[in-house]
Amino acid sequence: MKTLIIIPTYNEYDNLRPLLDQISTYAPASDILIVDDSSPDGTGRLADEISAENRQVYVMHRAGKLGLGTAYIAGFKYAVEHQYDAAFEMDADFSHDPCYLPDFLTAIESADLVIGSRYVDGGGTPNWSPLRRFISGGGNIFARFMLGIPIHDCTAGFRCYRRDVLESIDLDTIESQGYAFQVELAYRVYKRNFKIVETPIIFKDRRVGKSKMSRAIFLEGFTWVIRARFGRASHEHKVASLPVEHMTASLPNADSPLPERSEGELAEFPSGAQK
Ligand SMILES: Nc1nc2c(ncn2[C@@H]2O[C@H](COP(=O)(O)OP(=O)(O)OP(=O)(O)O)[C@@H](O)[C@H]2O)c(=O)[nH]1
Ligand SMILES: [Mg+2]
Repeated sequence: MKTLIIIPTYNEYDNLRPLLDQISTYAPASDILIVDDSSPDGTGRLADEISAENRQVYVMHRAGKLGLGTAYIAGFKYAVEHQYDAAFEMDADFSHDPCYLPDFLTAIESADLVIGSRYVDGGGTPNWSPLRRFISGGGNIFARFMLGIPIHDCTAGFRCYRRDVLESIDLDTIESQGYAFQVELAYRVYKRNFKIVETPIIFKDRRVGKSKMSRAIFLEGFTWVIRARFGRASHEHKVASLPVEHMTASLPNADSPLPERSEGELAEFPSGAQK
């Protein structure tokens, strides 16, 4: 399977080279696309240097900080144009440990979307404060029940999509950026009846560099869920009206399919889930 790992970067100079080294250990056959938004710290220049040394590394430069969501959309379009079978979303800061890449590569063989989940058996956020756990875990429970999607970690940003999933989503209609971007994509994939699998990951705090997440991005996530739930998220009316006949989301280690659901019905979740 021909795979592309998309890594958006903004000021990730110190992380980039060690990250790419580790990726080539765990997923040596995958190509890598770095989408850099003119990082002031020279990440883009470093990416060009690495790309000149390594034929599997490609770089897309954008004019300024245009946001995580549009960086991924640009990467997805690249993956579709270049006929990759599957494309990953992965952060540059080591929160998404490359050691999990083989699990994703195995799972995507029989799934349409694989999500690296903190909230299934074997996953977790061991370094987080209780407050941060509450916000992330609570946000996920909120999104899951408001939208009726049987995904335990719908804000997760470590994912692998098959190309036909990306082709079926009208990428130009996605406007959200941060957590909302991840929730919106998961929602659209689910609504289209694709098979979603969650694979456990231990999420670590970024190694070096600064977070780009803000209160505004958190609020965007919250308001997007409310708007989608009550039918005011621009594109979702059309999407939500597509038939949802059967969809199985399973944990690879538990092999426990979730029940079928109909529109508006909340699903039951496997007991192994952690909140
Ligand atoms: N190209 C691009 N990349 C971005 C942008 N904002 C963030 N990123 C990258 O997206 C990834 C996730 O951003 P982070 O700042 O780590 O956000 P986070 O993981 O929610 O926050 P922390 O938990 O504090 O690390 C990192 O690889 C960033 O460099 C952006 O506007 N453009
Ligand atoms: Mg991060």
